[in-house]
Amino acid sequence: MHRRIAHAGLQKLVMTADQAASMIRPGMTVAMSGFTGAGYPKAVPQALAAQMETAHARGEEFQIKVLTGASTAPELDGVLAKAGGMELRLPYQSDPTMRKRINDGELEYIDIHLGHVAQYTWFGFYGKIDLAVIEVVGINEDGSLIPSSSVGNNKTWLEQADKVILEVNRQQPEAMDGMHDVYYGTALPPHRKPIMLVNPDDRIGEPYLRLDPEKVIAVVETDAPDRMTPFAAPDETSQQIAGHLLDFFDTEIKAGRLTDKLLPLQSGVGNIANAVLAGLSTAGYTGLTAYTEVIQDGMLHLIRDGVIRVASATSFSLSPAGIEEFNANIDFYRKRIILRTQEISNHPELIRRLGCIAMNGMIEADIYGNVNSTHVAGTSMMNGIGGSGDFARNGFLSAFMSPSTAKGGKISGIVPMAAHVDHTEHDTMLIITERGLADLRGLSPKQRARTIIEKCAHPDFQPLLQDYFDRASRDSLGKHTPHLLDESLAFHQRFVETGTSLPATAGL
Ligand code: 0RQ
Repeated sequence: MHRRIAHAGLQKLVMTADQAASMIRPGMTVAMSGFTGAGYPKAVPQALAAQMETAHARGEEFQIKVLTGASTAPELDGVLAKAGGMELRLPYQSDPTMRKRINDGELEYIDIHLGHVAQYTWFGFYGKIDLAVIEVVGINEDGSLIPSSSVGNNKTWLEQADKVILEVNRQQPEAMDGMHDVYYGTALPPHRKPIMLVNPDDRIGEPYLRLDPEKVIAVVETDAPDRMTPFAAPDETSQQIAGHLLDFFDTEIKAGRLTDKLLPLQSGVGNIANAVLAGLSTAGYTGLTAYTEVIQDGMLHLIRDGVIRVASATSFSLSPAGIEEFNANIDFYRKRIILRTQEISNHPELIRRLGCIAMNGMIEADIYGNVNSTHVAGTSMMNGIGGSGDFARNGFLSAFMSPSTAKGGKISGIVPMAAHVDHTEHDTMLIITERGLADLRGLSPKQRARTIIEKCAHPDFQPLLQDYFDRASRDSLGKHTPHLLDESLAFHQRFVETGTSLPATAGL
């Protein structure tokens, strides 16, 4: 009985998810585990959503504020969004129902750098955390916790929350014990000290999460896998984008700016990121490192093949096949993967010191290199900034990648002016589409514009962008970063009005 709960006092608190969920009351601020579909609580949120629906059917208000590490899964974000049970959510999310509620204005969403969430909580910017709901692999005799497939903000949630509900998931392999590195040396300014991590494989913390057992009000046993959809094989466009980045690495090695060990890699999630990782697997590299947020299938394969010798992250994001591969070879992987808290995986000091190569997706880039990662047409939230800003701002190199068009060619990924800016021209070094790679390092705004239009824009949009830039260079009030303010968002306006940013007739 309760094989994974070695703490005698906590064994006594085992109860059903429904009983545990009934302790969550309307208006509470509830911090939950979970990062990119891994290590999120699976039973309590579902029971809570059912209780919310019952309350709503009776005409009662029942909403809570939900804080997590990053995106979760249908069993958490999905059910709570469907139940209309969230008044506020932060940070990164990717659930379709929640996205709709956010964009319909029914739910306040705070999009924040993933590396900032913990410290904003320590600073008190989110108020009191009433409750933490955390998935773990097991509870040790002394009450310390074996973290699950993500660490995320769990250290902070356990420290800051008044009360704690634990989900002990027996489907998460016990052999994960020892993979984690939880750093307890953080302090508030002005008492901060350097964080002594100088290599991606340095261990600076403890394998377990500390817990005050007095805070625990419920322990729920679960037996369910992390739910991730399988990845599609990289399509041609993604492969072309990956190809441009790999050619760039070759050039940098020849120029002596990188060695054949590159620098610690950070890779976003999604199709293009996977294609880049797949490309690395055939490019002849060995012994690389990763200092990143997420271990996805592609990263696992690189570790298996010796291309990457060690990867530091805060979470997994594996498909069912990836989970199978990991579980079957867990002793191999646990020596090569370290999971940290997200304030460490995404820490500006460490990303800057290690010199990470940041590789992330984008919605659009403008001709000057400002990047929008989050807002379609400047107003509709896609997912969130995630960790892209933590890494792009502080990396040795920062690449933003996207197909040159979206929605079957109707929308240009390169625009005159980004309708929302997540990463400024000062933080973006490489813009890559399937058409080519624009290396913006050392270029002035007008040089950047010419390069991006020439290398990255799709031929359907290239003449429009060139014409815009030429006229702006002639007519703009200031000639440093030329813009025609009444036309600068014309691509977006046309998309909103007609469903395409292509004009009906020639001209912008
Ligand atoms: O929507 O599937 O409905 O058509 O955006 O686009 O091309 O499939 O690319 O999956 O790599 O996502 C920026 C969203 C790209 C992602 C973004 C539409 C497009 C499609 C997805 P449909 P793709 P990806 C580490 C780093 C921020 C967080 C981050 C992201 C959908 O990379 O969320 O980097 N980044 N985290 O059709 C309208 C455009 C569009 C557009 C794309 N210009 N206009 N729609 N789309 N461009 C991970 C973490 O931080 C956890």
